[in-house]
Amino acid sequence: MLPREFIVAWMLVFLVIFPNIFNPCTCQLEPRWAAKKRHVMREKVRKMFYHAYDNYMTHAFPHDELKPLTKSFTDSLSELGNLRLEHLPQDYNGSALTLIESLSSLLIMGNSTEFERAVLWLSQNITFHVDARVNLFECNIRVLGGLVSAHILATDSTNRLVHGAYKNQLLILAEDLGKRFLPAFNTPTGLPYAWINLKYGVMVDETTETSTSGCGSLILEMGALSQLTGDPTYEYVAIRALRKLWSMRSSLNLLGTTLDVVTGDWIEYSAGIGAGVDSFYEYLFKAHILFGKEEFWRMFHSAYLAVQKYFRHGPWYHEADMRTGKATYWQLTSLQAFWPGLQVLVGDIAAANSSHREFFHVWEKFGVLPERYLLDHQMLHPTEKYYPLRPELAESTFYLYQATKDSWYLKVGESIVNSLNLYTKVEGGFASVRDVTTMQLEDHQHSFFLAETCKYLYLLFDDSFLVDRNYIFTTEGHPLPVLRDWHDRLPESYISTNWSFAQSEKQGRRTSAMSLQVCPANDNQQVESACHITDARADHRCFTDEECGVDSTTCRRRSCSMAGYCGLWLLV
Ligand code: DMJ
Repeated sequence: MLPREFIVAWMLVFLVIFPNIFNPCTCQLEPRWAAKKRHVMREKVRKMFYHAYDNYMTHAFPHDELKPLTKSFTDSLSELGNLRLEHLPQDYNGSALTLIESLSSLLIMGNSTEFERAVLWLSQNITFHVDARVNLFECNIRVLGGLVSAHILATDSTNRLVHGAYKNQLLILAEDLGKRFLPAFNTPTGLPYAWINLKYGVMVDETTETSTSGCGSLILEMGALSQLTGDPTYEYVAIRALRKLWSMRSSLNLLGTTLDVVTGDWIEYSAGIGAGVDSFYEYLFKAHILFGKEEFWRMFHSAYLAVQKYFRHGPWYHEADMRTGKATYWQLTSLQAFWPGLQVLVGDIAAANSSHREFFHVWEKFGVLPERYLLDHQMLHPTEKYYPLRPELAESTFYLYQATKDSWYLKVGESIVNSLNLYTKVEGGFASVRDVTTMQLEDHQHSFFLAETCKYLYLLFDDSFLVDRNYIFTTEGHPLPVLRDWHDRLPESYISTNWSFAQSEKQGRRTSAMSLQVCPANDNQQVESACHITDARADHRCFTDEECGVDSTTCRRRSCSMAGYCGLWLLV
């Protein structure tokens, strides 16, 4: 006979190894697996971020970006698409771009000490009074967005920073930069030049060609700057450009990809949801969330319907001519992978899920996502076989997991993390992939790897930073809070006592939205939101629309699904 103590001890060991052995409900297995997986993966992502960050700080700071293969640097803020490098002064040391881009990620990962150290360094050392020709769009989303977001985080009392030393220096820097942007908007159309010299304004003979996203993706950062400084100019010029751009849409509500800022004529009539246009759609919707203007929602709604009608082919999105709606290029581009994330915010989860699966399928096929894949020929674009550590697939995976809590997305995230470590990690950081067929590397670690790729992967596995907070992320992954003060006026439809449920709306057929049980808003009344109204029941179950509230993130009224859950259902 075995001693009783031995049997008990053995049983305990057995129970530790197989904790669910006596649990008949398999549904209990998933959350435990998921919780453990999330913890392990979160630590893996944290390691990745610091491998990238520490190498940047050692080999490149205060220059803009790290060259991980040669352990050197590049002043890429002025190199982004810039062929006129002769305008860079000899003594230019960069603008610490990667440090600026890392600020919110540091805080999200809980490193307030390093965040504070970085904030103070930037406060004392950065100047934008340099003879450097920069891309307005890139400088806006990376530098202005990074500074504005970091200023908000630095002054947020919940972040436990030593506030004494911080005297709004990042906001002062941001305002200085915003002022340097203004000459770009001085055109007959109000559409901004794509390039601006930070010291001298628009250069003589500057190109008048720009992109749709270059004109239409400024409102979040410039609007936030206006709200923080009280100077409406930044918001005004960004909205004026957006309105002008929107007025140039075709009768099909489609826009092209490139245009002339002086004549207001389109140059490239073909467009899709990828390069040159992507963040235009994103900013229409996010501007509506952030500033509460119905105008943004109306533009977005028409634009979104046009995209679904003319670009969508099953789970894929091709490009089309804005004048005719006829398909032009059948290609998947890496940048398009942000679209499912945007669709989650809209509430179009089923469509988001199916596109996301296709993007992930391509990721798995190549190991990473190639820049351009020709759908009609089922082959890679001959010259765009690269993967520059882009975040879009991770971003959409994060949003889909937030919305569904389906652990499949955790597995997708794990696969992305494993590929990044396997193919792109080198001793000196993370390197872009030059050719996905050979996995040959390129000597560049883009700042968005720290601002977005690592951030979204981290948030996928640990979203504790977002608890009781209501943020939207800019296109560069910088969080901005949805604040009541920033809404000019709550649209009347958001005031619950004004709700009248029109018959037509009640009779509407529910389409394309969530086939899943999705409850993005939580019950916590502390959520800082300009529009949040909780559902009547804590479990989000409902019999009628009247029992549903207003979503804290999107500010859209939720309605009761046929399955009896409050959600962001689309009615047609
Ligand atoms: C980022 O700089 C932004 O997300 C931008 O909108 C386009 N994509 C790059 C990273 O891929």
